[in-house]
Amino acid sequence: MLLKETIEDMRVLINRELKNTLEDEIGYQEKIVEAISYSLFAGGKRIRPILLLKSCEAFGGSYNRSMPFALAIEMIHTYSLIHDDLPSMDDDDFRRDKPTNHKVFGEAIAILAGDGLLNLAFETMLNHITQNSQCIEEYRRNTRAMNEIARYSGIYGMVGGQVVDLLSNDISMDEDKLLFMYRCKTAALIQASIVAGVILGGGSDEDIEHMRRFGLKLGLAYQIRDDILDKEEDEGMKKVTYLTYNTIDESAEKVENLSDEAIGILKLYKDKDMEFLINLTEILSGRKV
Ligand code: GRG
Repeated sequence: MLLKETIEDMRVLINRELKNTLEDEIGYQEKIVEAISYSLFAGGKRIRPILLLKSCEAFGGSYNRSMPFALAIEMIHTYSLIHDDLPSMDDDDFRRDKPTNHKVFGEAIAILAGDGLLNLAFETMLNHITQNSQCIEEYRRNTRAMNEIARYSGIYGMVGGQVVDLLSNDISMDEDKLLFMYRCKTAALIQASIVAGVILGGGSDEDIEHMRRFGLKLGLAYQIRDDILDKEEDEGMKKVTYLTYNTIDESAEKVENLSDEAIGILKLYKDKDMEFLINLTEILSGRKV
């Protein structure tokens, strides 16, 4: 099947599974479910769950084994976007061409929608772990994958990156700090997706570490590519990005080098089918449309 079709089919599958995790609430819980659904189904590309499912598959695991973790990572991603848009953070009115969650539901509900999604992520993983771990090995894989997702999302990962961002201004920022922030804010959830997938698929400790490096390279390439795409908008807002310290050509070269290194890691696996992940890396770093 063509790459584009596979990605589209996966999005449809992920959207369906995400819908199934939310109960149809018509009582007192209706508003929070509505607010969560608004952002969860606002057109996200589902990059992280796709990476998780495909990393698991590359190491021999099935979608059944990894789907609850894939849904959880998308829930965490969505919560982070809702909270990032709040007036106390980035104060954004629009996301994915739609009014942000707090613009539609008010700030208090938007905070709770984010909280609810973060909690739902762990409910989804724990439900699966407690109900479907068939043996001690599977239980260990599942809890280890959840542990990676928890750590990468928290103060040593995405939350930590957001704090660095909030406490920095263009004077206190420098290129090293910016790259640290990108590592935490953007690469962490991408690494969490890939590492969790490899663990669930049954990869060895060595595989996990190789793929962790793949995730870091891909995550940084994705963020710098995003900076290149948003150049004009960011300049208008005087936002500090990779392009504050590098020319557009240097930035493009950095993306190319990172994606070459990422693909190089995947190509070490001669006995595994890494074609999908190689192609996705090319798409995410702008080498392929
Ligand atoms: C509030 C704890 C907390 C963290 C917020 C995610 C985040 C941290 C900030 C959002 C802004 C930003 C620059 C994030 C970097 C990662 C990034 C490029 C997010 C967009 O991800 P995509 O492209 O978005 O996967 P879609 O819309 O497709 O889901």
